[in-house]
Parts: sequence; C-alpha cells; structure tokens
Amino acid sequence: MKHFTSVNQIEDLDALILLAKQIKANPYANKAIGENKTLGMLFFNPSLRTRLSTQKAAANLGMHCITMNLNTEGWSLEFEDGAIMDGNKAEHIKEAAQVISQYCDVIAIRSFPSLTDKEKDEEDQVINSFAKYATVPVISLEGATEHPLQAIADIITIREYQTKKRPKVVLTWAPHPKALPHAVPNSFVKMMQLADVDFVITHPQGYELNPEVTKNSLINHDQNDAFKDADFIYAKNWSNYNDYGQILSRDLSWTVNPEKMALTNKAKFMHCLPVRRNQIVSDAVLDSDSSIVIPQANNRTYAAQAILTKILRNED
Ligand code: AN0
Ligand code: CP
Repeated sequence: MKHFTSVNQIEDLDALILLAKQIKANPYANKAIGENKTLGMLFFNPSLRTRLSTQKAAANLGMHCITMNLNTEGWSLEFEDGAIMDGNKAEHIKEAAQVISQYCDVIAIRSFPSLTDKEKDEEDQVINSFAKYATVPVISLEGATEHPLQAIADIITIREYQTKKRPKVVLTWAPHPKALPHAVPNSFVKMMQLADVDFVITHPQGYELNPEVTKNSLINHDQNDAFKDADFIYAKNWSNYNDYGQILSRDLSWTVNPEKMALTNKAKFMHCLPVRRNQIVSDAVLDSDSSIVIPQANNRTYAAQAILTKILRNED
C-alpha cells in the first residue's frame, strides 16, 4: 500500500477487517515490524481520537512517532505551483514534503476543508500535495473529502455488534451549530457501499451529499420512516453541500432522541465523536446502553494499526 487517503483504495474489505480483528486480539504480535521506523503526524486541525489512537497504533508496532501541529508551529505552507512567494507563505509544499520524508517512513496528515471553496476542497489539496511530493507513504487522518480510518473503525464496530447477517444501517443528518465537513459521511457512505448491509441515508431536503458519492445508495427524507427496523443509527452533521458550507437548518426535530430510537429494531447508536449533546443526540440516547460510541472510538486504534501494518509490510 503506497498511500491511504480514501476508502476507494481498500481492495479486500473482509481481509482488512480480519487483520484488524487479529490485531485487536493480539495488539503487540507485530512489535518488530515498525522497529527503527518513524511515523510523522502533521496536524492542520484539532484532534483527540485520531492523534492518540494512531500514535498508540504506531507504538504497538514498535514505531517511533513525531507529531507537529503544522498550522500553529510550522512555517505557513504554499501549495500553488508557480506561486510568487512574496506574501505570508514561507515554505513550499515541494520542499516541505521531501524534507519531512527524510525524517519519516510514513507521513499522516489531518487537514479539514475550507468549506468556502468547493472546487478547491474537492481537490483535497493538502493531502494530495503531500501524496504527490512525499517520497514515503501518506495516510489521511481526515482530509477535505474523506476520513477513511474512521470508516474502517466504523465497519469493524458494526461487524462486532451486528446480530444478523445483513443489518440495516441508517446514516442520519443531525443538527449542529457549526459548519462541518463532508469527510466523515463521505467515507462512511463509501464503506457501507462496500459492506454487506442494507443502507439508507436520511437528511432534510436540500442536504444531499455529493451525488457522485451517494449515487448507489438509498436516500429517504423522512427520518422516522428511515429509522424503522434499523439495527444501527449513525448520526452525523454536515454543512450544506449544494449551498456549499452553509448551515441551512438547525432543526432540532432531527436530533436523535429516545422516541426516534424506539422506531428502530433496538438499534445501536454510533457517532465518530466529538459529539454535541442535545444537538446531534440527546443525553438519554448517548448515555443509554444502545450507544456504542466509546467502543467505536476504541476501534480507531485497530483501524490505524491495520493500515500501518499493511504499509510496513508493503502490501496492497
Ligand atoms: C469534524 C468533522 O465533522 O469532520 C471531525 C470529526 C472527526 N468534527 C468537528 O469539527 C466537530
Ligand atoms: N473521530 C475523530 O476523528 O475524532 P478526532 O477529531 O478527535 O480525531
């Protein structure tokens, strides 16, 4: 595996889930494969889970980890080819990526979208520029359009909790006071399209995700109807995609609450975290036995470790 920046790069999902399961059962079994290898983690945005779980995954493989908050601690980077650098940007990605590649055997990057320029965001310039100029493998820790490690943790969690062969999984939009990216829902949709599940997306009219991503998935604008017989409810806010980056609804009738969960088949509640209580989901659901957000977050370690293992083994 050269770079891992998209769910599209997963060639054999069952094999990947099996590897993660084996790692979870025996996390230190491959402590030697990362010996004398360095993982560089570069953050342009905040993180709790991704940073700590990926660092732990690297340590479980014997890797050394160096982490930098590039937005606050590094030189401001220029990403445009041919730029005349007479402004605030002190260093070009071409040099930065090659230099970092000399210190690191794998580079992992978190970089959110602007949510103001749709075309630029869809280019996922930060992650793709690192992938282009780095001379070592690059992993996305959530880019402008995808959060693939999250989606792997999500499918591992669904596999652990499913009680029937083909569970019904519902991705529901839920209200949030801030404009949020599309990366988590995009990767989740792509993952559900790969997995053996009965998948439905529900969101208010006009809150369609990128149609290229959702084109093979069912969309139901009636949240209550979508929830019927669901085995998993995966809640997530995203800002408007058509009216790019705007908040067109904060309708709290979309908050996941016990009345809505009662429509399901005793569904498990999932969210990538961080989650806003009593916006996305009510306390009563998040604090109930149906919530599996904590074990879901735990699986971030095994998702990251599975991908690092494949990269260190040079596997596809
Ligand atoms: C981010 C998002 O929605 O993409 C990160 C989630 C993992 N969430 C927030 O900014 C609250
Ligand atoms: N789910 C997730 O990626 O969380 P962090 O933003 O805290 O890393």
